[in-house]
Amino acid sequence: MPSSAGRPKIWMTRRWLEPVMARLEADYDVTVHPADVPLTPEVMQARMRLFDALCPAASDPVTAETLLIPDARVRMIGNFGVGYDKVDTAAAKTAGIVVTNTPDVLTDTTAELALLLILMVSRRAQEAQRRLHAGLWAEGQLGVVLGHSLAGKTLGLVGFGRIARVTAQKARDALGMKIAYFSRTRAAPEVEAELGATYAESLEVLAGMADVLSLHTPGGADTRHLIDERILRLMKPSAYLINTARGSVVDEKAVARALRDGVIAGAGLDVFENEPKIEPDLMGLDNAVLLPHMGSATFETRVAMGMRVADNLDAFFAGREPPDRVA
Ligand code: 8YV
Repeated sequence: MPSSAGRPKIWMTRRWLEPVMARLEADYDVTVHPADVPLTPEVMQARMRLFDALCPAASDPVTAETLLIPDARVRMIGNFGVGYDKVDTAAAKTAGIVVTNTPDVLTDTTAELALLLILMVSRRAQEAQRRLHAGLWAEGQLGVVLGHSLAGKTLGLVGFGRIARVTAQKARDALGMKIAYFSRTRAAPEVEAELGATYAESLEVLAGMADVLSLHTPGGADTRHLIDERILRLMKPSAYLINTARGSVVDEKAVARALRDGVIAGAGLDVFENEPKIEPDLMGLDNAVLLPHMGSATFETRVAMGMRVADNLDAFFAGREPPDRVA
C-alpha cells in the first residue's frame, strides 16, 4: 500500500518502537496521539470519525460510548497487547468493528516477569536493596534479611492459559517448584502430565495449598476481585501472591491489609486496578514488590507485539481475515 492518498489512516494512542513505526509509516497514513493530551471519551470519539483503524495500548479504554457513535469511520481496533479487557468487544461486534490482539509473542517475557517477582518476594530482594542503599550492609548479621527457598514448594496458578503454562514450566525447570493450578476448564491430561501439574478442584483449594499463588486470568467483570479477603485468609501465612495478569483481579485494599497484618508473607504486583494510580495502602510496604505494568516490556517483545498488530492491519486492509481476531 505504498501510494499516497488511498492509504488507510491509522491512529495510535502512543508511539511504538522505531522498527514498528518504520513499517507502519511505509504502508499507512499514521497519526500518533500526543502523550500530554488525555484520552477522554471526546478525544476517542473524534478519532473514531477520522481514522480507519485505532491502535490502542492494552490499558487504553475503548468503551461502548466510543465504539457506538453513529458516524464512525473506524473499522478495526488493533490492540497492542494480548489482554483486551479494556476494549468493549460486545459493542465492537454491534458496531461491526473488528478487534485483534497480540498473543504468543509476549508469553515468555511475561512468564519471566512472574519469575522475577517470585524471586524478588521470596528472597526479600527489594527490602535488602533498600537496606543496602541506606548503608545497612547486612551480610554479617545472619537472619536480618532471610528469605525462603523455592525448591520443592508449590506454585499455584490461577488460570491456565499460555502465560500460566510457560510460567509453570520455567518455575519447575529453573526453580524446582511443584505445579498446581485452578481454571474453569481443566487442561487435557497430556498437558497436566507434561508439566507435572496437579488440578485443584477450586480456587479455595488452590489458595490453601500454594506457597506462591500466581494470577493468570483475563481481566474484566468475570474475574473482578477474585482474590479478596476471604481467599487471602485461606492462603498460608508463609505464602506469596503474584499478579502479572490484571489489577482488577485482586482487591488491593484487602491485599494491603493482608500484607500488613501477616495474613500472607508477601506480594509481587505488576498490575493495578486503577493504574497508573497505586492503592496508597500498598505503597512503602517492605513485603510488597510493585512494578509499573512491565510484563511485556523488553525491546524484542515490544517490537514483536507491534509487528503482530501490523500483520493484523495488513490482513484486514487487504480484505483477509486478521490472524488474531478476537471480535
Ligand atoms: C501491554 C498487556 O500491552 O499484553 C497485555 O495484555 O497488558 C501489556 O503487554 C503493555 O503494557 C502496553 O500497554
